[in-house]
Amino acid sequence: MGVSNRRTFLRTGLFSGAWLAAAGCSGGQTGADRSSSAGPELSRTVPFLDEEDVPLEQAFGHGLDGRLFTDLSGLSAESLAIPTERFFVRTRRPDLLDDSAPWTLRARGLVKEPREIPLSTLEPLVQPAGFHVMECSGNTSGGHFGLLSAASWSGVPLTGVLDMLQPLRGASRVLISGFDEHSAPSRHRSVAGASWIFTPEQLRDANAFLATAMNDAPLTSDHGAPVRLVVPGWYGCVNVKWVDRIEWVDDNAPATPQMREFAERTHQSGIPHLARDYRPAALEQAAMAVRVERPSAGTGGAYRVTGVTWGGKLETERLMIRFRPDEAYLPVRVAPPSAGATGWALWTCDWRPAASGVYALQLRFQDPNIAQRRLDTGHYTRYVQL
Ligand SMILES: Nc1nc2c(c(=O)[nH]1)N[C@H]1C(S)=C(S)[C@@H](COP(=O)(O)O)O[C@H]1N2
Ligand SMILES: [Mo]
Repeated sequence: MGVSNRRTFLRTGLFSGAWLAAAGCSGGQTGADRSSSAGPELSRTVPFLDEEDVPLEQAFGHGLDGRLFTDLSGLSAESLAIPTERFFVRTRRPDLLDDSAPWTLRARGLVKEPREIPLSTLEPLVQPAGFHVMECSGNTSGGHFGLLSAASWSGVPLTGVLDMLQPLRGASRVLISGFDEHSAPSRHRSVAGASWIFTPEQLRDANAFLATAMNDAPLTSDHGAPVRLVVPGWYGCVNVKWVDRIEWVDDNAPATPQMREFAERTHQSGIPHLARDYRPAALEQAAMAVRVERPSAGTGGAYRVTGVTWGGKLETERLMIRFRPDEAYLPVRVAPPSAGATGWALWTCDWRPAASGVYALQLRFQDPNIAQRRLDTGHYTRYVQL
């Protein structure tokens, strides 16, 4: 049976009333402690069903089709920051990139005077920029949801750079563009030419910055060296790598090819022609399981489910899980984020399934005010067979 048939079967056939017994998280508090002190015992991990067999933690492919999927299955309180060599990659260093000469940013568009800004002149402005989650809007079960990582960053606040450019009247938006010339076109229809248009208010409110370092070391080539954009709280597709152009534009600026390519994945309505008709590509609140561990001695037969929650404003208290579509949602225990780890927290659930079978692990926030489209649609649902 093919993957899609099997998935349909899992979603419809197996859930029709075969196991109606209740299952749920136990109420004890020991669980979150156990996961933070002892760390995961991955030898007892139950594999997720129906997720493609892609290599994890290993960069492969070239240019626009180059990827590195992060393995999140071992996530623990001590490892919330993803080391750079394991941080996901979507598009590897363009082979036509010349980063041997000193790097300059071209300031263009509705500015008093076009300028070349040597990156070296911005270096004195580099400061710590905080711990942030990054997720590709195309993060799916096909890559074990491994286009998702978190790290601490340093960079130059963008607002300062924009002021230096002396925008003219009518300049209301900012186009940020990166080097994206690859000798081979994408085989997966990824469009070359990374650029996104923002209002200055969006960039200011999100504390956007031009990153030069992650995890206390200079950026690596695959992550956009020597300089990339980071807009905290927005999808990765706006985080242009190898930034080489900043352009003030007006309200009638057309959307960039990149904006159009990612319109659906960033939850736009249709594919708007004008940049001003795009909503912020913000990550709504989300959560998923990262591992299910079989019962071990002293747990009274409970499976330990561990997961992560990120995005939105992280109203973590009301996070709930269910294991089958016909069961009620039950609250999980959310571990407090470690210092500075905003928007990225672990949760656990001790689960005593009533019978063997296939289960669908789906999370949601019990709060009508929390936008959670990708949880509503089951985007992050993961399946196990016990
Ligand atoms: N120049 C350039 N920047 C880019 C891209 C690209 O293809 N070219 N991909 C974007 C997408 S879709 C994502 S998800 C992030 C991924 O950043 P990372 O590879 O450092 O994790 O980079 C963004 N920046
Ligand atoms: Mo992406």
